[in-house]
Amino acid sequence: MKIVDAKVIVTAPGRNFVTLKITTDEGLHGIGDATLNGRELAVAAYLNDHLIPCLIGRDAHQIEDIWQYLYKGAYWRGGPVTMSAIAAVDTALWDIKAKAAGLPLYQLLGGRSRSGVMVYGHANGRDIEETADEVDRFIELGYKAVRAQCGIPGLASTYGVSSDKLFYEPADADLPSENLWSTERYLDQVPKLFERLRSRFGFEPHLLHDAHHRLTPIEAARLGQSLEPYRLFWLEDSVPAENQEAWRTIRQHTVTPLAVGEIFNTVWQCRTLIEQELIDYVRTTVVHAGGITHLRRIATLADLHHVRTGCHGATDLSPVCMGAALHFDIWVPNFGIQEYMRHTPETDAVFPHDYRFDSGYLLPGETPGHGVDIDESLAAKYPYQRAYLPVNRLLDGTLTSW
Ligand code: CS2
Ligand code: MG
Repeated sequence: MKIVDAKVIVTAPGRNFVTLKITTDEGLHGIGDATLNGRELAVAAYLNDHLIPCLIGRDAHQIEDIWQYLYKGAYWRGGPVTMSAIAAVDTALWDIKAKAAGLPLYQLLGGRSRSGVMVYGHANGRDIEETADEVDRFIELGYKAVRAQCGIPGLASTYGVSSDKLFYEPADADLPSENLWSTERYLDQVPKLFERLRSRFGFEPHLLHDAHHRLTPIEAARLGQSLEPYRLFWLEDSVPAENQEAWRTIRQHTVTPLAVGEIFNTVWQCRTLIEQELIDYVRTTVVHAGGITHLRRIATLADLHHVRTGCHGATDLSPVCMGAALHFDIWVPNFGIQEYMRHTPETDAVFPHDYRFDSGYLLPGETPGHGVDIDESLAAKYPYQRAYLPVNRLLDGTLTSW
């Protein structure tokens, strides 16, 4: 089965998404997410200018050989742009192979390992009480697991506190906005949030928190210790992980479970974290870690070390990524949890899909493939609009992680 066409579709139903559509000589097509929030056109160009010319004429069934060709053949290996582009090709080819077999994608991976995929939603508020009310709303929606983020007294804004309570918007129009940050105020506020949440909801709901790359290892260790009475499901991205060894400091000081990896693009960026068991969940995704083919490798290594998956699933990853992730999640033996920030109705209309939410779980459908498609005529109605993620500064103006 030969690849006869491949095209990149950039659309912005409320936010930018990049999708690759591959078509074969047997009339089958597959799609893959190539969205990289704030750098969308870089991935689109990488696909259009460098990868698509190499795909035409190849056998669509040779997923592994194509993956190796695109990864090793580039010479310049890895990175978010390259691996998101390779991910889109890989996801589209798995979609095609499953359609050719007449099977939902999870059947090609090894079949169901569970009845449903437990997901977590994002509750946030300007203060502790508003955040607690939002956690209550997500529990009422049926979520078994809720991430909680709240405003920090004295800071005009902070990560994870959005104006829109159900959807996620950080992609500033035109140029990056600048946020201000105080670790001291944050470390004082977060334990109070989870003390309130546990006093109001008890220990039944899984509670999660994202520190979003903003702490030093010893600050993360302190936060982990202070949260131990509240038994979080995980504390995420507490420290940037270019220095994987630095996570040993956190691990030595706290039993709060640790998660990291949504910005990782290959297994090499988490090999030490996994092999030395410095983390409990690895957050790598279909779209940013080289597709199903590479994500399976990361999960298999993680399985040897009691590390579970916790795929990133924010609104800036398209429904195509979510659909593929659910087929991965329903199969992967060491599944942990799946992030599920809902897409807006206008996004869902552009990306019709067969997965559905039911009582705190997402259920992939039985449609052959990954169950997601793109309505190209509707997509064309939403032209790209340049947008950036915010940048972050300490109160003295020092540029820090956002
Ligand atoms: C966050 C993301 O969902 C998460 O865990 O870290 O919202 C992240 O900030 C965005 O995906 C960045 O585009
Ligand atoms: Mg995160």
